[in-house]
Amino acid sequence: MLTIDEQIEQIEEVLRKTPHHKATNGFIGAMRAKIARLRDKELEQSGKRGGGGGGGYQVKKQGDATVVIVGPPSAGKSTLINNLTNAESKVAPYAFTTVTVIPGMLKYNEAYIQILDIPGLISGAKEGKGRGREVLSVARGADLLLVMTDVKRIDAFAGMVKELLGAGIRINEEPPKVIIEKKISGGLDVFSNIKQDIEKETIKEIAREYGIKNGTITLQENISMDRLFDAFSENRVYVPTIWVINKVDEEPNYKDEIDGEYIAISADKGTGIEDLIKEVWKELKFVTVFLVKPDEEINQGSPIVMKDGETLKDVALKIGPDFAAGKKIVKIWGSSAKFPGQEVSFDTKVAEGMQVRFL
Ligand SMILES: Nc1nc2c(ncn2[C@@H]2O[C@H](COP(=O)(O)OP(=O)(O)OP(=O)(O)O)[C@@H](O)[C@H]2O)c(=O)[nH]1
Ligand SMILES: [Mg+2]
Repeated sequence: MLTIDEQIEQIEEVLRKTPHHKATNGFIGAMRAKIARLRDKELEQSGKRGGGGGGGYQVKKQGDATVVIVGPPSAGKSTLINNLTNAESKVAPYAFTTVTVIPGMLKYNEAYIQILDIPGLISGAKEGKGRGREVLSVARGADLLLVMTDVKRIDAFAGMVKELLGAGIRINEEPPKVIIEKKISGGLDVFSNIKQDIEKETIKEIAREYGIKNGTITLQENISMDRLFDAFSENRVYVPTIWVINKVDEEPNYKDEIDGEYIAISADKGTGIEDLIKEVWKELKFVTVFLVKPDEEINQGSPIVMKDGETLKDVALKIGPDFAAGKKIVKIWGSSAKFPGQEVSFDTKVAEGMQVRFL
C-alpha cells in the first residue's frame, strides 16, 4: 500500500499535468481537497502515535487562560518563563535544555495566567522530530501563543509558522465564516450574498470530497480554497499569537531589519517584559467585573475575571451552578449602567469594571 506521502505525490503529479481552464476547475478543487484530507489523516495518525502525552507532556490547564511559549531551541523560552512566573525551568546555552513541559503561573490584574515552557520547536517537528508532535499538541491547546525567536535568528519565525500550520494550528486568523448543514438527501446547495472567486460547482466538488453529499453550505465571506478546506476539516484550532523577539540586548540595531508587529524583549535583562504582559492581557481579552453581595456597599472588593463576549449568566455560572440556579435578578453599577443599580437581563455582556449584584 502507498504511504500517505506517496499518495499525495501521485495526486500532485496528476495536478501538474492538468491544464487550468474553466472545465477543469472542479476537478482541480477536488484533487486539492484530496491532498488536504490526506494531510489531515496524517495529522490524526501522528496524534495517535505521538500518544497525546506521557513523559510530562500532558499538563492540566489551570487558571483563567493558558499561554504557550513556542520557539526554536535556545531562543530563551525558559529564561522568559522564569522571569514571568514562579517556575524554575533549566536555562543553558545549548539546544534542548528543556525536555518536558514546565508550567508556571502569572498573576496579573486579578487573573491567573498559566504559562507553559516547552522544548524547542525544530523543522520537521510535525513529523515527530525532537518530540515535535508532543510539543505541537501542547501548542494546539493554548489560548494564546507567544511565538519567540532571538534577534540573531529572525528568519526562524517562518519555520515556526510552517510547523504550526502543518499541525492544524491557524495563527491570528478568524475561523472561516462558513455554515455547513448536512442533510440526508436532496443534494448540495451553496448560498452566498457575497461574490465568490470559487465557482459553486467547485465548492460542491470539494464538499463531496469531504464526504458531504447532501446539505447546504452558506458562505459569509469570499472564501479562498485553503479556508474552505479549513471549514470542512475537523481538526483546526484558531489561536491568537504574539510575535516576540528576544535577546535584543545582543543587537542594539535590530529594528532596521524587521517589518510587522512584534514585542522586543530581553528575557535575561528583564527589558520589555511589562509591555509583553500588557499585550498578553489585551490578546486574551480579559474583562474584570466585581461581585457585590446583597448586603454590601458598592465596592471593588471581589473581582472575577471574565472574557470579552461573556454574559452576566456566565459570571453567575463561574461562581457556581448552584449559585446561578438560585438567582433571578441582576443589577449593575459602573460606566456600563444607565443609572446606578440598573436591573438588566442575564444576557447582558460583561464590561470592564462593571459591578454586579445577583439577587
Ligand atoms: N543575551 C541574552 N541571552 C539570553 C537572553 N535570554 C536567554 N539568553 C541565553 O540564551 C541561552 C538559552 O536560553 P534558554 O532560556 O535555555 O533557551 P530555551 O529557548 O529555553 O532553550 P531550549 O530549552 O533548549 O529550547 C542561555 O544561555 C540564556 O542565558 C537574553 O535576553 N539575552
Ligand atoms: Mg528551555
